[in-house]
Amino acid sequence: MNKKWWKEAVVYQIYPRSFNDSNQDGIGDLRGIIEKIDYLDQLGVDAIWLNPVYKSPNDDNGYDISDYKAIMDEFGTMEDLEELMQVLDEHNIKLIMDLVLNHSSDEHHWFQKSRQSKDNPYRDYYIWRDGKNGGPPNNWQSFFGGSAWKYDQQTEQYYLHLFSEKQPDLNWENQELRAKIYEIINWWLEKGVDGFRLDVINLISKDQDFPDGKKEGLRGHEYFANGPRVHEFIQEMAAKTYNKYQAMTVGETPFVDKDEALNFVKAERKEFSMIIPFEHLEFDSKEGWAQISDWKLKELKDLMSDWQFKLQENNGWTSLYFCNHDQPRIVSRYGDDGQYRRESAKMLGTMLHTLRGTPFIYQGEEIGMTNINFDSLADFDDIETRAKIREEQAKGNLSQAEILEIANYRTRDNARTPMPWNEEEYAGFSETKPWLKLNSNYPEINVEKELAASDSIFKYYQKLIALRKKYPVFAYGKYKLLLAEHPDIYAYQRLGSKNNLLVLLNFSSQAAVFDLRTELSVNQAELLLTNYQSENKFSLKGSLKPYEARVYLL
Ligand code: TEU
Ligand code: CA
Repeated sequence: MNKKWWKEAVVYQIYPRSFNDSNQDGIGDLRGIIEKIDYLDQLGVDAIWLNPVYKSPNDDNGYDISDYKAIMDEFGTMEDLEELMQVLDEHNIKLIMDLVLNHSSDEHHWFQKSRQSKDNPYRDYYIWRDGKNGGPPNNWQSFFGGSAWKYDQQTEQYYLHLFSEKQPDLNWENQELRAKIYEIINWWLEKGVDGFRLDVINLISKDQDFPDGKKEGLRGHEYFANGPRVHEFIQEMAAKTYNKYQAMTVGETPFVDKDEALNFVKAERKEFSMIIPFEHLEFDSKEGWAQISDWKLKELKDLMSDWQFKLQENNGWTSLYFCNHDQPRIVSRYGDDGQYRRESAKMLGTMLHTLRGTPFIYQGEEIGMTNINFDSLADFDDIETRAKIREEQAKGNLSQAEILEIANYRTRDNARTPMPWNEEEYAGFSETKPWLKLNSNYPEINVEKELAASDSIFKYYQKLIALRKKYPVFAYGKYKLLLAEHPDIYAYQRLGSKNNLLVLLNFSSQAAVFDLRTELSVNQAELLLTNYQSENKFSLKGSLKPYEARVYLL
């Protein structure tokens, strides 16, 4: 079963801008994370992933890097980062850095030089093309709306930007650029980081004919996602950098299904330790941004099971997550952020920690944070949401109130509101007004209250993490689906060499009955954890309360 530290680990994602402000300027920073080390320790996580902390003009909150070897002024200094690394080390917590290698900032000196003339040595570090028929070179769309091409007066050509205009795509076809990238990665490895999360890393190889996109969805994706040389580039990068250090890597990969996933994470291919899948968070957007789609638990069960089987049969691994800085809060999507907030947050947390893969907790998830409810379109900060709002306003199908409602449901700001530490004026995050509005429910949902609550979500997460450490079956057990057709209950087993787990999750706000007698033949089991008052009697036939979760050891 090929043991690895990162298979046994639980990762905690920190969005530094919103975690904790140490110098009272309203912006979270590195020293703010150092101040909260005991909190992370208490939760019991093994590693933290930091969203980008490099120098950046912040057009996309750090995903537009202007210097890969310097720290953003607002976040502190390189010395602060080194101190954080030391403190993490003392607490046995590993550090995963976010690398954004598909694009840089337009303020990076490479791009500044690249755009100056057609024949300068940096020209080919980016993707420049002539226009066609008075327009852009092709019909590819940017993730943030509009064409993915921007005309640049200076040299009368277009450059490609799959994200904002201030995030020009790097040209991985250029060998010299690739060497520079590898040098940067090695520089960070030498500094002692334990791994990387690689931003949209499956977009680095573009079809060099740049054909017009024909498929549904973001136009052109069939030519820029999982492109012709993507695995060649990744294998070269891996061999020349992180594989020499046995670092953990998690590739962020939109437009990847379970079959494509294997090409990135099959152990013998030596590309990534795991990837970040997307499909399990797309059920509520099947009809696009402007409409919240209905979906059924069966779809989620089928999808998760397909991925679990595929990966375990082929020596592959995955990350497990519901929340990150791009995703709305999970209790407001797949759970209940009202009456059953605590129950459903724990039930979802149970799923996160009991499937086969490495769980990633996003800050605030461990206290059951919910989506926001901004009352004005002007409150949104997220570049993606602002683009979508403009798009919908231009289409004119929805009223302002309808746009506000959908923006509140979808916005990445849901994840980015400052971490509520207590009920004081700025939630203990800062003594000044934070860069982004707090979630208005922070007087009720905050760390201090959560730690004091008898039915605390935080404490439940603590237990989940502790159980993973105690029983290897959590990390290594084989996944087996049960009650495949049940409309409300997600049930599965994890089969280990010493123990088996049985997990029962009720995704509904009603009681749900189950009967496992045809699928299981055990009559004794130890209840390891549940989100209701425990009744110790085990039975193959029974009923689960609303959003009840149970984990049994067999
Ligand atoms: O996200 C890539 C990505 O696929 C997102 O644009 C996603 O589709 C969207 O946010 C869903 O709402 C990564 C980063 O995680 C994101 O924060 C960056 O904005 C983006 O890359 C560009 O670097
Ligand atoms: Ca600060």
